[in-house]
Amino acid sequence: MSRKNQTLGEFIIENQTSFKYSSGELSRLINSIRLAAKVVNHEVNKAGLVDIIGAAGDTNIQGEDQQKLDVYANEKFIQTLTKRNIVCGIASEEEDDFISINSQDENNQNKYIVLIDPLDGSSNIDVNVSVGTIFSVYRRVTPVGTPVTLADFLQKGSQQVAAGYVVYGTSTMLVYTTGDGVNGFTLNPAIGSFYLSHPDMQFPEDGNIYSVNEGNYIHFPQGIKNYIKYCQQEEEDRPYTSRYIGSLVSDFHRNMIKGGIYLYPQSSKNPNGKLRLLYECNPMAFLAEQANGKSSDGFTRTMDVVPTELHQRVPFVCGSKNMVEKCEEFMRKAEQ
Ligand code: AHM
Ligand code: MG
Repeated sequence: MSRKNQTLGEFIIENQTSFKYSSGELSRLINSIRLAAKVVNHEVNKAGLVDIIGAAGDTNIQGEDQQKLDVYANEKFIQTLTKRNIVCGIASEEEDDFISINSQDENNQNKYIVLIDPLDGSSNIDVNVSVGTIFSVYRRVTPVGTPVTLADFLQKGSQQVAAGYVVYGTSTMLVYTTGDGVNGFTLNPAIGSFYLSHPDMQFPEDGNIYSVNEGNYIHFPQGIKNYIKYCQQEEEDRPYTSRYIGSLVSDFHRNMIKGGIYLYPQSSKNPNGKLRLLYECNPMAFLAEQANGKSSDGFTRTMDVVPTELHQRVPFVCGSKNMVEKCEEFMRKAEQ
């Protein structure tokens, strides 16, 4: 039976029992993210009206200060997850340190922590290009009822319980996994509900799109340079098409649907690349693997990297399985 047209709320309830440690807690968490995403979406959609209603730093008609959207998104997600008493800790790309929730309250029996990039690609907002939110969920490793510690956040990506993103694009979508495939939901703005529009999303095994900021080409390692030349060679199925939005969520979303590879390699300027392991790479890697894709730093599986700090950066190669494997082959060869 087609599950299309099911609302996200219905889908969450129906699938609650299939979660590994089902107690309704994870369902409530996804529900909160859904709610915060709708609020942020409303604000993102107004961004083009900035000349009329005021830019960040101005005061709006109600006398409230206008905020930058990434600050606003950060506050909304943290507020929603904190006020509803759903998680025991949050780490955000926008915050220096992690936040411990109700750490003094022994009754806080919540076992999940969330890591979030509230508004990824925010430099695209001023020019009306898609941005996104990325989230990642783990079970805490320290005892329930005690304050969370850094150890709860520095877990390998393979320990993720759920991950997903919201893309604020031509339509707004929420795409997530709880380790049982990837499903995408599109917001009907007239009704304010997300509907299952993309059940069981899968990366095609091969693709013909490569997404990389080629402006950094001369700074890339030799293996990546060689792979980019391979993408551009005239062969039966090549040259590939180059598509780079500069919004990880949007580039990933397109590649998952059409087949492609996203690269943010290390460079002589940024020896560990630019993207953050915990807020960007791990959640995308979990989604990719759940959708039959692949993700690594060129050598090591992204989700096997042992994190050592909250805002750690890693090189990132992610997308259709055969394309990522080809790129890894070029990396290995260049090392020899
Ligand atoms: P941000 O978290 O500061 O928004 O940076 C992350 C973004 C990704 O969405 C995007 O893929 C990448 O940075 C683009 O970087 P660049 O402009 O160097 O190509
Ligand atoms: Mg980001």
